[in-house]
Amino acid sequence: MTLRYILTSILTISITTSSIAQVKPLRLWFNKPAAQWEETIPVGNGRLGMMSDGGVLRENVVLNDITLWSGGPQDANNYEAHKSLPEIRRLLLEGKNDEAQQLVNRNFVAKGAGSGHGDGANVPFGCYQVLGNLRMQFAYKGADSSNMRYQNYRRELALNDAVASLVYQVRGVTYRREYFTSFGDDVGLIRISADKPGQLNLRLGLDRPERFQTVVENNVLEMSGQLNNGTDGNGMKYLTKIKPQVKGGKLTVSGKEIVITDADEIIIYFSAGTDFKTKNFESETQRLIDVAVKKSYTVQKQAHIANYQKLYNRTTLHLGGSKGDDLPTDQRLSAFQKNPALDNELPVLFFQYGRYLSISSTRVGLLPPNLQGLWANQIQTPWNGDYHLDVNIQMNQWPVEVVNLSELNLPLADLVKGMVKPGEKTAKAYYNADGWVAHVITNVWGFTEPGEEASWGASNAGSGWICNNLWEHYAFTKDKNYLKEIYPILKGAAEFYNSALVKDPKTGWLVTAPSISPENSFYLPNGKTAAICMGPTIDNQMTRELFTNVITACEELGVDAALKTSLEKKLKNLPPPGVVGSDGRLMEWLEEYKEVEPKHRHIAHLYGLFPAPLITPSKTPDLAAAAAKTLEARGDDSPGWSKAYKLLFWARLHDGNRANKLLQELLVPTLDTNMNYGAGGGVYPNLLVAGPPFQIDGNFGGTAGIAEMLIQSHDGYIDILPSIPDAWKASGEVKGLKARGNFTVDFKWKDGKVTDYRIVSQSPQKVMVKVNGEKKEITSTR
Ligand code: FUC
Repeated sequence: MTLRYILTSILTISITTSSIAQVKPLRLWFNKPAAQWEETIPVGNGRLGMMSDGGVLRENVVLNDITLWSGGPQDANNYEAHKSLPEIRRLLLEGKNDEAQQLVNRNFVAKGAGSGHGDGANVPFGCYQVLGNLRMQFAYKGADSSNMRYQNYRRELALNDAVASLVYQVRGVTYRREYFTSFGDDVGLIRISADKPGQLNLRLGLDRPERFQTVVENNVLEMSGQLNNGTDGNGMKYLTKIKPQVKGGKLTVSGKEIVITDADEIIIYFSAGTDFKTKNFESETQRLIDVAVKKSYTVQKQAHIANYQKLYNRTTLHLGGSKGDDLPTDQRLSAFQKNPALDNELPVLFFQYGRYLSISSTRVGLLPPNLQGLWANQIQTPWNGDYHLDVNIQMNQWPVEVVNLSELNLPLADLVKGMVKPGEKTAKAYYNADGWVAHVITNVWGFTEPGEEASWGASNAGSGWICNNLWEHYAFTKDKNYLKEIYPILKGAAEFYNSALVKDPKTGWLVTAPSISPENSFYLPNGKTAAICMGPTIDNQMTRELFTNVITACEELGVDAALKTSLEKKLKNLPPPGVVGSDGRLMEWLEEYKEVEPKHRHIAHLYGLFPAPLITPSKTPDLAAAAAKTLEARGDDSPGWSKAYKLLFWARLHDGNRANKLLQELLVPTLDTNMNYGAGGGVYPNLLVAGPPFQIDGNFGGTAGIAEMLIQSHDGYIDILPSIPDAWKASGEVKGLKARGNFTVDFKWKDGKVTDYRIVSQSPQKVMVKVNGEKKEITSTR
């Protein structure tokens, strides 16, 4: 059974079970054009993206295609690396981590340029890139740039229909623009109109910062080119077409621009494609336009909205009284910081925006969202806009199950499937081990080698951690066919750890070596610093969880009895889910090292608290208390994604007020785009999360965090309102959240007490729930 087939079955089920819209439409809106990209509104259909700055005289629409990557497939394995393994491990056992690290840097990193230290546009690793800029220059009769005045400007994004719009007046004429990337015919559309005939005058151009040529053919702007693959220069090919359809007026061509004069209405079609897995992308790009132009704008828009709402309308959330959206979003963010109590709908907007962004930035059969989802305005996107495996790509997927967008986990499973073969080579080259392994970064080309620097690139946890996301899709859906599909991936990952773990003589535990705790370093007794170590806590927790899941899969699928026995045996010798240090914190490493950065943004050693279910306040209260202490010591200020992660941790620790504090701090407004590793996370006016710079994982982590405050199901029962903050207690209602075991859950509350709830499954079954502090077994309804 293919993943596509599974999607169809999931879709059918959920369309019939829920179709309730968020009663009051949620919007982002602004009363002025965007002055910087982080104020523009993102629309996307899982493949194509557009971000308009809403300019009145000049408008720029940034165009994206999620497949547009430089670089190419490569083999960066150092096949001699495993020869250094005994020596690296010997140095680690002798406590000479600094020397081990030097050896890792010499012999145990990726060959060649690796990620290009995050600037990989022109090396084989490559980077995700902007597709282009659609430039529109408007003219208004009787007004030029010197005397141009506009009034009643409103630019907005309506989350309920995934349509962005703009309205303004110039000299008594009302102008409108509408933008959507169609979930119908897979093209972008921009409709430009005015309330009086013959008012539309504009020039259209299309470019990008490099590697393009633009021509006008048959009144269509066509931009094509080929990106750098980092070897012979002949990398991915792309094609973009912009076709304006004009009512009234005149269309002429001037050089590389299209000039439209005195038109009544203009509909611009944007089509694009690349040769990433689509050989006939050129004819396909044309075909998409040909199909789309045959339909009326209204029919296209209706199809777009209907398809989008099949996903979006599955979940609604209300958190009680609110001033709502009478302020433009940028001002609303500032008002929220001053008095969050006045605007409980802002967290709702942020939550549904996260769902909107998931639906808009990935689709079944294509790619998962990258570090920027699918929105990028540069050639060299920060950190290559890649797939970071030491929290970021995982965080991108954290909301999708619980917020009822389960099928949006499948593109990730496809990406990971593509990593298995290269990861097997990496496992052999570096560890002479079975199975497959990936480290800290991957791309659309299947990169699995360690990064080019030991301090961040040597983590062994990447492949195991990503298997958690794949497993969660099964835990939520209980779809056995899916489990059969992903089983070889999980098995291969477990086989790697099963054959690569070594015994730590001090404790007798089986651990990874060499590895790191992302991306932290520590002081050795000799005063030197190192990151390379044996058995960082994250690796121990991840291995335990992965082995447990593979054992369960063996049982549920009735396969691989020998592997199951071997993993069960190993499990007994793995380190426990956590060790409490002398200061009461959870230890990040096997040794009680002092960290170089006590407030480091990564908190990977709490992996066992979230996403893994190894540490819970009820089952492991001591470890939960140590986790809380760890979080206190790390502090709250951090990049956006790290604030979101802390929000999730506190939600799992059942501290709703602390989780809400983190949420409020995640929603701090910022315009800062300078890279800040350590602190300064917040949101831009367009509600995209700032690391800074923009990094979408904070949006998805925040969305997952809000869900986790309202419902949890990782501890053997469905916990309703496990972490509700005081600010949300007065009253609220949720419809269509999901719990593990394929349950759909609706509930209402008043004064912090659940007043009504409904747990629905495909057939009635017994399930444990915790409601208002009482745990009981109930039977779900159909
Ligand atoms: C990891 C983090 C950084 C950033 C990058 C994309 O390296 O440590 O903060 O999120 O990924």
